[in-house]
Amino acid sequence: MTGEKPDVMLIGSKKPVIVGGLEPAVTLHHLFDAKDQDAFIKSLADKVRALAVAYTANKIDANFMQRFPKLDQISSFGVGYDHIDAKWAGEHGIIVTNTPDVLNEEVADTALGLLLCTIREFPQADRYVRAGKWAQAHYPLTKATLRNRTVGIVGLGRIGKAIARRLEAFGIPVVYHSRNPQPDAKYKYYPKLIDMARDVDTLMVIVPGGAATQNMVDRQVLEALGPNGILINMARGSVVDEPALIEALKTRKIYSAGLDVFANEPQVPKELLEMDHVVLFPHLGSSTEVTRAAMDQLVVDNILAWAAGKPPLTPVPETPYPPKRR
Ligand code: NAP
Ligand code: 8YV
Repeated sequence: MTGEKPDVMLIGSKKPVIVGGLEPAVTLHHLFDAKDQDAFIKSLADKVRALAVAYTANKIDANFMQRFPKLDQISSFGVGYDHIDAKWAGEHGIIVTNTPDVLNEEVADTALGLLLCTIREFPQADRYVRAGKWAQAHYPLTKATLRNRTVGIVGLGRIGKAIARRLEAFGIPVVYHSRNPQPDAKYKYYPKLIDMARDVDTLMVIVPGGAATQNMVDRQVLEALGPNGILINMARGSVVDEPALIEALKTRKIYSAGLDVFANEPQVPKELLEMDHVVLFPHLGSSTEVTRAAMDQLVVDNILAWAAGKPPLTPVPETPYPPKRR
C-alpha cells in the first residue's frame, strides 16, 4: 500500500502500545471516543479498511462487518475470537488475525494457579487469616489434594500443551480430549469427553468458545466427573453449562470448581458468589503488563504488515491468506 495512510478504526480503549504503534502508519479513528457510535461508523464506513479490535465484548458479526464495504482486515486482541464471525469474514474476503502463542505460558501459569487455589483452598485460607480466625484455630485440613489426581485436558492446543508440561513437572498424569488426536502428544487421547470425564477426577477446560463448544461440559459430563471431581474453566463461560454447574456444585455432584471465565461476564451468578467451595477469578489468564503488551504489539504488527502489503502474521484458520477475492 503506498501514498495516503489507510484508515483504521480502533474498537476499544486507547492502549499506548496499540495507538503508538499504529499512528505513524495509519489514520486511526477511535470508536470509543464517539458520543454517537452509530453516526461515527456511518460517517467513516466508506473509508475504513481495517479494524483493530482491542475490546472483545464488541460482537463483530456479519451485520457489523457489512457496514464497512472496503474492509480488508480485522486485527483482534486475544487468542480467542469467538466474538467475531470469522467464517463470514473468510467468505467475504476479510482476513481476521488474533494474538496466539505470546500468551501461552502466562495463561498456563494462571491455570495451574487456579487449579492449586481450588484444590488447596488458598483464597479461603487467606480470607481466614484476614478474618483473625487463625489465633483461635488452624485452618482445617483440606479434603482435596493434587496428589493422586489425573487431569483431563479439554483442548490440547497451544495453551493446553503448556498446561500439560507444567502438570508433568508436578508428577500428575495427563490425558486429553479434542476432536482430533495430537500427533506429537504422548498423553492418552479420548475421542469422547464423557468417557474422559468418567476416567479422571479433574477437568481442565481450554478449548475455544463459540457454537462448536457451547455447553460441551454439561450435566452428564459433570455427573461423570463425580463427587471427587474438580472443574477448572480457563476457556470461555459458554463452554460450560453454567446452571448445570451451579446445580452440580450445590448438590455436591462434583467437589469444587475454579473459574476464570463466566457465561455472562463480568456478571457472575449470585449462587457462585455465595459458595465458599469455588474459586472465582475475573478472567485474568493473560493479564500481566508484559503479556498484554505482547498481545497489543501483535495487534499492531498484523495491521502494519497489511498496511505494507505483506501477509498477515497470525491469520485465523477460517480466513487463510491470500483472502478470497471479492
Ligand atoms: P488452540 O491452540 O487453537 O487449541 C484449541 C484446542 O481445542 C485444540 O486442541 C483443538 O483441537 C481443541 N478444540 C477445538 N474445538 C474443539 C471442539 N469443538 N471439541 C473439542 N476440542 C476442540 O487454542 P489456544 O491458543 O490453546 O487457546 C484456547 C482457548 O483458550 C482460546 O480460544 C480462548 O477461548 C481461551 N483462552 C482463555 C484465556 C483466559 O484468559 N482465560 C486466555 C487465552 C485463551 P481439535 O481442533 O483437534 O479439536
Ligand atoms: C484476554 C483471552 O484477556 O486471549 C484470550 O482469548 O481470553 C484473554 O487473553 C481476553 O481476550 C480479553 O478480553
